[in-house]
Amino acid sequence: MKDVVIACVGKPSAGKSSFLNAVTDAAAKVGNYPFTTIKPNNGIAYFPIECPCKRFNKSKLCAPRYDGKRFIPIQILDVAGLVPGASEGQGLGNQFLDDLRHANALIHVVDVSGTTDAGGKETIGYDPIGDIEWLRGEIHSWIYGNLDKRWNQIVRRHIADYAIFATLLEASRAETLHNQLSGYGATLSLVQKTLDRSGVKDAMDTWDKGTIKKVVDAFLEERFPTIIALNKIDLPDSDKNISKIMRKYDQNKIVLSSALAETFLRKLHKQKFVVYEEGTDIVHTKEDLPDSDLKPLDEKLQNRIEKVQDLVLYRYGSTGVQDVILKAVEVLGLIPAFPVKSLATFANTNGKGVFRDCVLLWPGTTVLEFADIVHPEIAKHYLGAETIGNRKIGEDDEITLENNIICFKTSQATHATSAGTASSGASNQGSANKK
Ligand SMILES: Nc1nc2c(ncn2[C@@H]2O[C@H](COP(=O)(O)OP(=O)(O)O)[C@@H](O)[C@H]2O)c(=O)[nH]1
Ligand SMILES: [Mg+2]
Repeated sequence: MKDVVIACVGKPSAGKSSFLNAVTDAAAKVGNYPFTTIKPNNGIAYFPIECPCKRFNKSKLCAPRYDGKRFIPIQILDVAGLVPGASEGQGLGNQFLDDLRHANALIHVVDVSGTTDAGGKETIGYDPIGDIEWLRGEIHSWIYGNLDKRWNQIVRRHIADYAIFATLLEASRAETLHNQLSGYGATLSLVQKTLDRSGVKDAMDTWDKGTIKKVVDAFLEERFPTIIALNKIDLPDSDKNISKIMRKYDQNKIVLSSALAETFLRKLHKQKFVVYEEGTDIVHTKEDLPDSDLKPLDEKLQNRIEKVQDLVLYRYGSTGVQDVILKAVEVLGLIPAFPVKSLATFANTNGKGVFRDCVLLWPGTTVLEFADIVHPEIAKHYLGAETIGNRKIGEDDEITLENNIICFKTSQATHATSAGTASSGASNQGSANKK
C-alpha cells in the first residue's frame, strides 16, 4: 500500500513553495492524517469529490456531514533544487532525486509572467515557453545518462542471462530494463507498459542511442505524468505568454493559476474579512452579508480584493490552484471508493457513520485488494462483495466509479469492517494501495 504523492517541480522562483502553501494552508477539514511520513517540505492538500450522500438522499445522515461534497487529502511535496544544467552535474541534489522517486505525478510550476529568467532571477520580458521543455529535458538527460553510461555492460549481462533461448531474450527485455529503472520507483508492469508505449520491438543488443532515448521518453510518460501549472497569471505579461504556450502544448495538461491570489484569499477568509469558496470566484464581504460576523474592510483591503477579482477570479473563474490538484488526480486515474456495512443504509458500524469512509484507490485495484486495504481481516475471511442494488461483484473485478460503493461479506463477524483504523490506511481520509 502506498500513499499518493504529487510533487511540485520547477525552476527557482516559479512559485513552488507559494503553491504548496496556497493549497495546504487549509485548516484541516477532516480529522487526522493516515499518511506514513510527512516531511518538512510536504503538505496535505484537499480536493473536492462528490459525496454519494446527496445522490442517495442521505446528506442529513452523512457523517461527518459533507452535504454532497467532501474533501480528500493528498500529499504534496515541494521539490526544490532543480536548476538549469542540473543533469550535467550542476548540483542535482540527492534530495531532489529522492523526492522524485517518491512522486506519483508532477506539477510543473511555470512562472508564466516572464518576470524571472531561466535560472529564476528577476527580469522582464522573459519568454517562459522554453521552461516547459527544460524540465522534461533535465529529467530525461538524467535517466538517459545513467543508462547510456552502463549500456554495454547492461546488454552483455542481458545476453549472458537470457541468450539460451531467443524467445527468452525478447521476453526478458522488461526485466533487464526494470533492473535499471526500479531505482526511479518503477514496477515491472510499468516498464512493460513503457516498452509497449515506445513501440520499440528490436532486441536490446541492437539498440542505438536514439532507441534508448525513445524508451526513456516513453518511460517519462508512464512514470511521471505531469500537469503544467502556468503560475502568476495575475501579472500583466502573463496573457500573451499563456496563449503562446496553449497553442503549442496539450491543453488538457495545462492549468492556469495564481498561488499568490489563493494565499491572499484564504488568509482573508481565515481572518474573517471575507467568505471565500475555494475553487470558485465567490468572495463575500461584510457588505454582501451584513448579518454575518465578518469584519468590515478598509479601503485598501477592499481595493486589493477588487484587483484580485478583476485580474484573476472574474477573468479565469478561479485562482486555479484547486484545479491543478484535481487534474493531477485525474491523470493518475484515482478512484474514490466507499466501504459500507449496509447497502440499505450506507451506514458503517451499528448503523452509524453513513458514508463515513472513503479510500482513494489506484486504477486497477480489485475488489479483494480493496477488502485488504479496508482491513486485512476482511480479505482473510472474505466471502463476497456487493454494490448498489445488491449486485454481486467478483473478487477479481476492478473497482470503477460504477461499483465503488461496496459491502463486503465475511465468514466471521470481523471487528474491523468499520474500516476506521489508521494503520490500514482506510479511513475517511483517502489513501491508496500499491502501485
Ligand atoms: N504575482 C505573483 N507572484 C507569485 C505567485 N506565486 C508566487 N509568487 C512570488 O514569486 C516569488 C517566488 O515564489 P516561491 O514560491 O518562493 O518560488 P519557488 O522558488 O519556486 O519555491 C515570491 O516572491 C512569490 O511571492 C503568483 O501567483 N503571482
Ligand atoms: Mg521554494
